[in-house]
Amino acid sequence: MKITAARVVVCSPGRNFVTLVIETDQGLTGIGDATLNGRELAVASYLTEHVIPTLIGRDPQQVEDIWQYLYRGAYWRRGPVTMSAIAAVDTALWDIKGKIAGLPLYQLLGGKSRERVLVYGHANGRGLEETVDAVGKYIDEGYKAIRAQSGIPGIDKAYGVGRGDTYYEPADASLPTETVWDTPRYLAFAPQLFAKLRDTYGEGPELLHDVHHRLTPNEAAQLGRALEPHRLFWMEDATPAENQEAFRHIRRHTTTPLAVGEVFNTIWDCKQLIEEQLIDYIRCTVVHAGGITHLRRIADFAALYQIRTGSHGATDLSPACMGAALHFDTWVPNFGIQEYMRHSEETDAVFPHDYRFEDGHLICGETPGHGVTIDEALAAKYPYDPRQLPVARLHDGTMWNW
Ligand code: GCO
Ligand code: MG
Repeated sequence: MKITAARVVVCSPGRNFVTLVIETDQGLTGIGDATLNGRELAVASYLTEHVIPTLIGRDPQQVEDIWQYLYRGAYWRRGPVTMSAIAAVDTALWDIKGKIAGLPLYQLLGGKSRERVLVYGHANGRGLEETVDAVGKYIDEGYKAIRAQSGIPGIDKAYGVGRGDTYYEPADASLPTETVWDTPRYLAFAPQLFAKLRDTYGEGPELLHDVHHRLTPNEAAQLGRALEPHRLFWMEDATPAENQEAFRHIRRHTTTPLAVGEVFNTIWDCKQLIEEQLIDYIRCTVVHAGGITHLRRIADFAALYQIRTGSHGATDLSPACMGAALHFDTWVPNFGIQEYMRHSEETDAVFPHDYRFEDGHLICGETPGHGVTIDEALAAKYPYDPRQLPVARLHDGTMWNW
């Protein structure tokens, strides 16, 4: 079998997505997500200019060798652009392998470890009361786990607060929106929000929270401690993780579970975090961490240390990523939870898929491959719409971590 053609489809059915389509001489086609929010065309160009020409004529069944070729062979290793491009190829090749075998992807990985995948939704509101109500709506819809993000008095455009209570999309303008960050206000507010949520909804729902890289290690330790009475499922991205050692300090001071990894590209970004058991959940995902082939390596390594998976699943990860992720989650023995921000109806129409939501869980389908396709004619009706992620500054103008 040979790869005869490959192309990149960039479309914007409500938000931007980059998709790689690989064709073979046997008529089988596979797709992979290559979306990197706010940097879409960099990955599209990396694929079109540098990767696709090397794929033509190769045997699509050689998934591992092609991964190694694109990783080792590029000389310039790692980084979000390279690893998203490799992920797209890898995902499309696993999709094709499933179609060749006539099996859903989870079967190729080793079969089901569970019947369904626990997901968490992203509840948000402009202030405390609105956020508490938004969490209630998710509970009414059957969610067992909900991440709560709220607007904070005195902070203009806090992370995670959307337009409307279900969809959340931070990439909102062609040039980055300026937001303002205020750590003392946030540290005073966040424990009040979770106290109110426990007071209102009791011990039942799992509650999560994303700090979005805003704190120093010591501030993160303080917040983790303050949240302990409210029993969080996890506190996410408490401090930037370029310096993995920073998590030693947080870990020493709080038992609130820690989750990190949505911006990681390879196992090297989390090696120390995992080896030293500094986190509880690893959040790397298919599209940004080199596809199924590499994510499997990270998860197996994490399993040695009883660290579980909790893959990123924001709306900027396309249904093709979500489909592959759900097969991965169905197989991976050390599964924890899967993030699930629902896509818009336009997006769902461009990417027909066979996964479904039921009772707070997602269930992957039985279609051979990962079960997601792209309607290219429909995609062509939604041209690229340049959008970037916001930036954050402190009140005095200092650049901060968004
Ligand atoms: C999450 C994330 C997202 C990111 C977004 C960036 O946990 O869902 O933090 O909201 O900000 O994916 O493109
Ligand atoms: Mg996050």
